[in-house]
Amino acid sequence: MLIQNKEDVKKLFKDRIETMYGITFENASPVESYTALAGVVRDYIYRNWAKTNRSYDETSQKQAYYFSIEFLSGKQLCTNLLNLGLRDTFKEGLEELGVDLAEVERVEHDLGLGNGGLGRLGSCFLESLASQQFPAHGCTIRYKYGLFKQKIIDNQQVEILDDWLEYGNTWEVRRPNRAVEVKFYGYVDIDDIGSTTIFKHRNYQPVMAVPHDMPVVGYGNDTVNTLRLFSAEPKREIDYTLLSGEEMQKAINYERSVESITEILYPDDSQKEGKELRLKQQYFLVSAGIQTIVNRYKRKGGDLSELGKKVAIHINDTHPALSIPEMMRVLMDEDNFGWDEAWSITREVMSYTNHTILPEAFEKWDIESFRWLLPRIYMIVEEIDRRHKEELRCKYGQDSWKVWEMAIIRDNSINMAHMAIVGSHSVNGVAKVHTEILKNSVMKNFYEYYPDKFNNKTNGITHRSWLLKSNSPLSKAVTETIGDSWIKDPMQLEELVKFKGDSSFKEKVRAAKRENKERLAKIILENNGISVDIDSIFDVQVKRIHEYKRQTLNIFHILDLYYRLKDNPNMDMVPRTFIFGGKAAPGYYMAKRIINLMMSVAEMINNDKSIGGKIKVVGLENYRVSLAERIFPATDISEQISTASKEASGTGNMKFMLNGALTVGTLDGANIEIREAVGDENFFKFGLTVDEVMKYYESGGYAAFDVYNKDFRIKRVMNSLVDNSIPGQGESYKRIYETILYNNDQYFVLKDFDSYIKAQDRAEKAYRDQDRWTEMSIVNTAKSGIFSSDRTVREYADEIWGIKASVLK
Ligand code: HBZ
Repeated sequence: MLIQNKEDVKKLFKDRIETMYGITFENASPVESYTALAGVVRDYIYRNWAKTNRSYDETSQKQAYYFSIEFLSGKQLCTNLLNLGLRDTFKEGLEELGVDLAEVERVEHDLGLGNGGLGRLGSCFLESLASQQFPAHGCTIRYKYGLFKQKIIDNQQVEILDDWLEYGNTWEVRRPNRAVEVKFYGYVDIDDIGSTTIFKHRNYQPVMAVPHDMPVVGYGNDTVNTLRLFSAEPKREIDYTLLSGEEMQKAINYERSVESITEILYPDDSQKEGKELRLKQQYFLVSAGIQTIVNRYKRKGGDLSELGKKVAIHINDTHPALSIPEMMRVLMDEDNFGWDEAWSITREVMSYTNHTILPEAFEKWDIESFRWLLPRIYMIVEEIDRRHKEELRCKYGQDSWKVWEMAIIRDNSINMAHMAIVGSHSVNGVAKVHTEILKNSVMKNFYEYYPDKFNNKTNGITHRSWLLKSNSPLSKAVTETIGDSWIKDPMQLEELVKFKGDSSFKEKVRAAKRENKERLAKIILENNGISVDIDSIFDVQVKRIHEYKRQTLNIFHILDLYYRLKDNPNMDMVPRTFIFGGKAAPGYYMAKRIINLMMSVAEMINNDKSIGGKIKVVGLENYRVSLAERIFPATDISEQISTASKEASGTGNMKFMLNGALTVGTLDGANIEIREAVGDENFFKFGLTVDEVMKYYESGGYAAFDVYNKDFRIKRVMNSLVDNSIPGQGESYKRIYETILYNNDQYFVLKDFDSYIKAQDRAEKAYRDQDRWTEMSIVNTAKSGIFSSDRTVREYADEIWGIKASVLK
């Protein structure tokens, strides 16, 4: 049934509650209301899903598959309703029944199958792809538990299991008939039959990969693409109850080991995880993904030698890089292709994005355990490496050191980035400066060898989720001023520049910010018991906690300001509310110490009556997509303060900009492009440049002690970490003090301190002129169209995947 008006909504909702639960809607619990409502919306979406799938089948157009070990989609109900253009109709219909849609939406668990930027990027891409009608889908793991929930207890992070499937997942459909078998362990038999060699994988452990598909709804069109999540299930061929005791125990152990594959998401976003289970997850994902893609392709009568013209597979960071040998295996062992043809098809299909240059994040697998788990895949990797080295020797000579440097297998381990580069036709970075660093330093040899493979695709965010959905006051003001064409074409936001001097528009922008700040202040009061001043500057740093992201620098600024205010309680300053949010990887000791310091400083300052509430510090618990949606719209100052060269791109920086916050930032990642877009006068830059940082690294760093000794403010802040001025866990603060001073300040916190404080002072000065500040804010929103993921995915589609936007038949 078509949903045309609020009467339809009321009827469908009431019906669904009754047929699902046997109660009337007045008696439904919030979870029941949510489940029923989501069911109604799902049915509606599924019709268009069927239509989209049929159209893709009939036109046999090229499909792209974004393989990612993480997606971070957040809540689905609101996004789906908005993209269907039905949110207002639903809101009004439910209102007449006395049901608050926002309350119902709140009940949904966040889909948190990711750590941070990388996973969120995948979700933004899927939204933009569907909204522009590109035939492109996501492929990932259906973790039973997503990223842990964070609690702060005694100023420390405590991790809690994220049981997102507690009430089931209304959006997904389980497709056991499309399940495929993934093979682990065992050995490979090699038979020569005539001139052909046959590889038979024997005695392996079978694992069934069962697809669970979720719809991805395009905005204002009929396109519904697919996010496919695989769950690992045991292959059940026998009735276990008939087995003897020992055999039964073996069967139980087998079931347990299979289920553990898709049980948890690894909660680390920067450290490679060398565990067998992680490797199992990676192979499980790519083998399942590739087999289901090839099965579909064959079912539709496709000729595998033409696969590269019909299928593109994207490797999101190296986690799915085993796609390359797995595709080779499928083509050679299951479809009898020779090496050369299989290799050229594989390369044509695959493309790879790098998301970091942090050396500790580069994945390497120990060959012993790799071969044990994946015997056939290991043979293929070995052969890829042998041929690759052979090629290099031809070019560079037998004994060239380049052969060693560029090897896939070296020092008993497999270098996944090297494999991804060699086996793909495209390698990209995620911001201009990041791509330059890849080309000129981290992947220099490869760039020289394959100059045409390398390209940049600056990240983007979906402006529909991050403005239209999460900031309705500002969205309304924008639409009233320039119309609503920006929703489909974000470059239209630029029109707002013309209105930056328009007092009525400026008033609306200010009112929108105020409303958003009030909403966030309420959340802060409810969650933290801290009351904050709406007229203070909301100065926000939300992202994973990491030394390179330098939450410490932010804390040091807060401490410096606090000590100055203590010295001079009448100091003329604009009150500030410093807001932090972010999780630390459970095993990342320093990140946890940083949270502890942050929370203790907050406690100390918030309880100090002598400063008259001019500074407040808030550490928001459990930062996640749905909370982020409340934070970005309410922000005045966006903290993007990573050590230059370390943040590949950043995407939070773009979300703040879109919502009219001004950036205090280093010239790192996409900050550089943001500054270019808004102009230096609308951006507060500070700190060392990438080149300067690189030079310091080459020459062994700088003398942190000298900076400490020369700058009174730095000395005061640093000393306060070790002289018991800050109550709480002195040991935590001492470790931070020591890593900075005795480890030569790897992340240049002290080196950038002075420049940072100056940028903060400039920002404060600018804020005092509210009229001018609003203009700056408008320019930020106006220039953010280029950072929409609509633009980013169009570039991927045109320049990497070769897919075309489709018009549904
Ligand atoms: O990817 C981030 C980058 O740090 C950020 O600069 C960039 O904007 C973003 C999107 O390109 N990287 C991550 O978020 N990385 C991870 O989340 C991660 C997850 C699992 C890992 C390693 C990294 O094993």
